[in-house]
Amino acid sequence: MLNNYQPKPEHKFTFGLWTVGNRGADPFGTQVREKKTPVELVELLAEVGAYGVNFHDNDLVPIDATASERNQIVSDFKKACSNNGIKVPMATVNLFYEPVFRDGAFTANDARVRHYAIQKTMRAMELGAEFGAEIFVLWGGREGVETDACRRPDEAIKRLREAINYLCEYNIAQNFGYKFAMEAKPNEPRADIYMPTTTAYMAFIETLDHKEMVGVNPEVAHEQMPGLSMYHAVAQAWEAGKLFHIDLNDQYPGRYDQDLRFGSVSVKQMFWMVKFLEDVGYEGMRHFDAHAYRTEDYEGVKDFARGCMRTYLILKEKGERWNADSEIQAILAEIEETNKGSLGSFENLLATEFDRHELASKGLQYERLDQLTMDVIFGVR
Ligand code: GLT
Ligand code: MN
Ligand code: MN
Repeated sequence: MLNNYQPKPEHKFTFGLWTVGNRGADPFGTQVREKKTPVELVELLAEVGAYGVNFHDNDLVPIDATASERNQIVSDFKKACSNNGIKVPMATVNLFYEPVFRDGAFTANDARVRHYAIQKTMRAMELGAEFGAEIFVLWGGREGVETDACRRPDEAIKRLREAINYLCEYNIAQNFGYKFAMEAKPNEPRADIYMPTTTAYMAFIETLDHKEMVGVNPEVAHEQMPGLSMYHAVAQAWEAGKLFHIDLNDQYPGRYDQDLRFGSVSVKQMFWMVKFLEDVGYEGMRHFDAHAYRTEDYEGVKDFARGCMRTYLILKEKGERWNADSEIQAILAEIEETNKGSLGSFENLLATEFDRHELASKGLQYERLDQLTMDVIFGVR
């Protein structure tokens, strides 16, 4: 059957304004693409077939905008979204760009900076709610250190908890109905960021007053920078009922945050991850938090955005193929054959005779299984 991998609304593909709006600046060079307005970016997203757009407060409303400017921007953007059939499923807050956050936002040593960060977040929540956003992402990019001389990490964690508890209360008081999705990253822009991995956040969330309101937003690049498995992080979050959102992109391990086009590096990992999301019936957004190469103009940005979605749909189809493959299924059935019985009582278990040599005597066929997987991914099965 011919599949043209066309994105459809039911695929829930979203992009941040900061992703397709990324102008190619890096620490060593300036912008290479002209600035596009939020309205133009929504038009671009509609053209490539996205379902939705997400934004930080200041991607949409400049930080120094007056109240009337804000209202004008909001009303223009609302019109653009509705004219182009684009939804706003998620909103977030920029707590990393301004110099005021140089020592962190929720974890800064100066209490006024912490309070300002919380106030800025409350306003960003209001802004997102005006667009019907249901997920609020918190990425604590500046919540970290270059020198641990400045504060103890456990003190920072207490401050982070105080901030999130307060914001949950505000969410309840205003009846916004948000779910918060915490996004981890090990480093960059800080030398060390306090919540380095998705699973670190999952432990932290359990200590919150309203833990049911808070989950995670794992990002491929952020898990893979330190060489971890994004797929495993996603699966653990899912199993705990905490996979509220996901940031899809790609990354070579051990490097700076590359935010590459989804699936352009770690094809096999992303195959397992997409297959997992589809198999378990993840219903959240498939958000691409990536940007086009610095070599590109806006046609290239569209190629980039289309490529993210196309690769996702190709991997989804490969997953279906893997599930339907009779040779693969036969091996899986054999594996499952050994997965019988339960632990039973202590007495029972202690009385059972195990022949450890016999248990280790038969090959498990994982080589064959993996090569069949590779054949599926390569498209020769
Ligand atoms: C920033 C970061 C991303 C986060 C965004 C949300 S902002 O671009 O690199 O990983 O998801 O704050
Ligand atoms: Mn991200
Ligand atoms: Mn990133």
